[in-house]
Amino acid sequence: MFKVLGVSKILLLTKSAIISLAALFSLTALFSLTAVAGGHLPGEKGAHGHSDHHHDHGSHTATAVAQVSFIQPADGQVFDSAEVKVVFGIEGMLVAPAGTDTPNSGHHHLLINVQEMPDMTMPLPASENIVHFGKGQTETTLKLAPGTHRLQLLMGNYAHIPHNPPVMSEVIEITVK
Ligand SMILES: [Cu+2]
Repeated sequence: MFKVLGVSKILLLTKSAIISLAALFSLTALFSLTAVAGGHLPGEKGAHGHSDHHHDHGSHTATAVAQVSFIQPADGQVFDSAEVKVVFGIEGMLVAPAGTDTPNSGHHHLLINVQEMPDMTMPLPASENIVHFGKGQTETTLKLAPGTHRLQLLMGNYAHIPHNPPVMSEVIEITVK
């Protein structure tokens, strides 16, 4: 009787052990499933977030690294008249008149048919090929001789010295008939 009881008690114990083991197992399975699902979903979200972050990072870079460009004319544009309106675009930097030491600012310089870049560590010279817009102008109208002309924008700081690294546009080529 005692023995039987003992056996049944052991059986009961074993049974409960199996049940708890099974419970533990399924719990573990549930956990790992949750972990997988949880890991997957935030992973997806994370990936999305990452791309967002990457996008943010990209725009941060765009704002951190200033970019100057021609709003007009377009590269390769052909003009019937000698007068060519040029509009300067700048992103990630403020346009300030020369002599105004505003952080992250500068003024435009238009390089016209410049073959050799000026010294980027010195104040830019002023010539008919290197035109300063020291009042903070963002456009000008050129009078150009017939032919092909190379234009490039280059920012200079309050002292007309290019930034480091220099903030300059692509070279564009326009033609006056
Ligand atoms: Cu200047």
